[in-house]
Amino acid sequence: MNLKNLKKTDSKVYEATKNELKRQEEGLEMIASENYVSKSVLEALGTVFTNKYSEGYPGRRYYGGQEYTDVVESLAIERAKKLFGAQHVNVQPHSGAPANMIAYSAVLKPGDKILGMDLSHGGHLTHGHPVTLSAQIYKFIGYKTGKDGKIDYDELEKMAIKEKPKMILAGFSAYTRNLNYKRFRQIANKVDAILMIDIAHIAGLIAGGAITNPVPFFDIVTTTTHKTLRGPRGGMILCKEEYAKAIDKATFPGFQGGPHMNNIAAKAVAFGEALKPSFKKYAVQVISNAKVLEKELSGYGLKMMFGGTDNHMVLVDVFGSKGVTGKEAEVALDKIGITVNKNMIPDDPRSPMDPSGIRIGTPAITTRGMKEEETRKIANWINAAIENHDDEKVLKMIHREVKALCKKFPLYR
Ligand code: DSN
Repeated sequence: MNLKNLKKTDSKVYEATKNELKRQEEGLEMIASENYVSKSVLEALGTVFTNKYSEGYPGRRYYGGQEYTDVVESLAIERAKKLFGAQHVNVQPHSGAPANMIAYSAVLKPGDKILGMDLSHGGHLTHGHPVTLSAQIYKFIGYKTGKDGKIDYDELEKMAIKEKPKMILAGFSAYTRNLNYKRFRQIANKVDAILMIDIAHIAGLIAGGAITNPVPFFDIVTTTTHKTLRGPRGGMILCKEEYAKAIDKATFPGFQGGPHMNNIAAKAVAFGEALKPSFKKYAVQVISNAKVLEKELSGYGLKMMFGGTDNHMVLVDVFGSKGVTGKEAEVALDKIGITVNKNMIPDDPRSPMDPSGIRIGTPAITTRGMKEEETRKIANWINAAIENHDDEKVLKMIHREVKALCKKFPLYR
């Protein structure tokens, strides 16, 4: 990374950046929502597009000087349309939470009901958790997973018939199974609800063809661009043509001001990368690594929530399996250089700050080129660190092995 000017002018930020690079290089990033962007995406993020105000959309802006912002925004839109087969795309949302708020506000009125997935069952804060602004504006009702660990669609249908929500929302941040898009569509049709899905976690797996594309089934699709899709930190909304105007208006001027054009340029680059055949291989490998993780960790006696995984992550009940809390496991794994996050499991009796589970994802290690063999090693280290979470000597020993593996799969060289 070229930081020569930063080094001269701001030693503090320079040092922090250098240290963060070292942390990323020497550790295994296994937070399911994180990834490593390419050098080209990084370069696009650092371009002069950051200087430009571009309220409006390509060809109809409020300020002058938009010849080149129009080029990059149009490229991002066209590439995203091609990737997902979408009728309309808005690439301006700053991230996933704003994208969801924008989508709600485009088609709902305050007080309208939304049927979304309960947070502890794998949903997301912005799908209706009481601490969010969206929950102050709309009335959320949470659906859950059933005894088999999968979404209970019969119960969801009953709830929809009883509550008559204006919107049914699919999507998750910790659920590990494939969704039944057809069933969601049938239920939405039955109660005449708008059908939305938040694909933030699996967007890259969909773009790479490893998970079925939900776009044909849903009215509105929101996503982030920085998770499995491996783009810059940002958001995006895809929708059917009939919602296009409402989504664009709700984005700007409804919710946001000027789009971050450097970010949009980087989105265009990332979408271009995702259109390449190599991204298909990447998406398949991400899931294959997650399945290895599931098999190996289960073999060590760790319980997989939802009965296993179909995507890029596993949710592990460490407290139920080994009597180690999610927080203890997260700290122990940090000590060996593996970054994960503590996570609630369905109807978790423990608190969100020290829940029963941890969530582990494979998108970033797969970007580094790690495959089944490395994932098996990693699973062994994860289990050993959990079992020996209070044994500093063992943790140090494993940390050395993690560092040695990372050296073989360099980043940004
Ligand atoms: N923070 C993201 C995640 O980790 O899933 C979702 O917003």
